Amino acid sequence: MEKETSRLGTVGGPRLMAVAILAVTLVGAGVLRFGGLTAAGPGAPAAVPAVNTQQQAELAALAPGDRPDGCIQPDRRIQLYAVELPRDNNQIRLGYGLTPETASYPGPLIEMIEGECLAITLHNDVPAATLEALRQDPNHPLGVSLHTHGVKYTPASDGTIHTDSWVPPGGQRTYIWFAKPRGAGSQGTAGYWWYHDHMVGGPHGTRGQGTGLFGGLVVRRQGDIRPNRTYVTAFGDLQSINLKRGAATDTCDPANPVPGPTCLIAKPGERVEFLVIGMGNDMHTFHLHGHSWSDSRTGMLDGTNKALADAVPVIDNKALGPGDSFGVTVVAGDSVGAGNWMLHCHMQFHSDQGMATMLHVLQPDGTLAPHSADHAPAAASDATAAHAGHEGAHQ
Ligand SMILES: [Cu+2]
Repeated sequence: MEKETSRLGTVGGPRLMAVAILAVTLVGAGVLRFGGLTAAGPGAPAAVPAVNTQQQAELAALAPGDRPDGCIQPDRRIQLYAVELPRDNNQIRLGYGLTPETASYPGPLIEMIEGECLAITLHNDVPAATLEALRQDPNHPLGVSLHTHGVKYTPASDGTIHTDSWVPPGGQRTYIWFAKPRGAGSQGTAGYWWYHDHMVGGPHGTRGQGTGLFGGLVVRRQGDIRPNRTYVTAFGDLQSINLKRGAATDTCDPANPVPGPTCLIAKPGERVEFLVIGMGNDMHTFHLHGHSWSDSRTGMLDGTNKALADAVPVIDNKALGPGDSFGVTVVAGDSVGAGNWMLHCHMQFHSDQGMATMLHVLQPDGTLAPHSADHAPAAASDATAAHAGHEGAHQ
């Protein structure tokens, strides 16, 4: 791709680093984990993934100005595809995927460890006609991009029109993210972030986010205890959670639930991590029944430091504004076992109109505990969309 090639130059050979090709695996729906980390299992401290030398020569040749300070060369490379997905209530849906076939909304959860430098090559497989249908201004170029929060990147990886860091239909482009570690003069980048398009529809990518081009990014710190499960919950306009409302937010098969964006399940005792994202224009709150967490970076405080524990409040409801993101870790069914726990926005009119789903803490046989579905009015999804008069893409 011309756009890509133009950023490559001739630089000295890449320095030799430890060689280990990691198998990238999908765990659950849309969750990206890495062989070494997954194998470590829950409860084990996070470790820096081993170096993937694939295409290191090409990446090392990126102009120094295209990499943040401290990122000598990328430690790892992944591919990300932007594709069109089946419509939802006749609304256009786009998604990011590690492969075109696995694209989803939210997109794959991307995990990094502080100190890691990641190269992501974005492929724009969205048909030009679809991008044209979403375009708000006929003079705006057709393209998609990848913009992220929280980590370090240069203008070349900003994913905006004014930095010319976007991808036309059929093209590709490599973005470099650096999870700068905590150290002298730096607060680090560990946290719960999100990435999204900044191009579709107009210069702010409003319609890209609103049609599904968004996902979660977790930067862990060395020594962090890993969760057993991570769910991304993006609260958006039109009272949506992950662009769904009402019954559509919770599609678990009671006898054989499969975890995913619309089926939040856990076994009792598991550490369940939620990455909560505020999209669109409205304020929301993240509220979970029957569980609480520390209002700290991860939602968990381990150890017995009483002064620290007293300094951090324990909460079960947290405000979420546009662009905000945070992480919450809870122990599923702590002291209460299996059950069905509402997860909803506590702005009551949002909840009433379908901004509610459930965390299902499973029974020993892996099925859902019996419950009525009246937490999620079946008609809310269509009724809310119809009432709004147009598609959710206006976020
Ligand atoms: Cu709300």
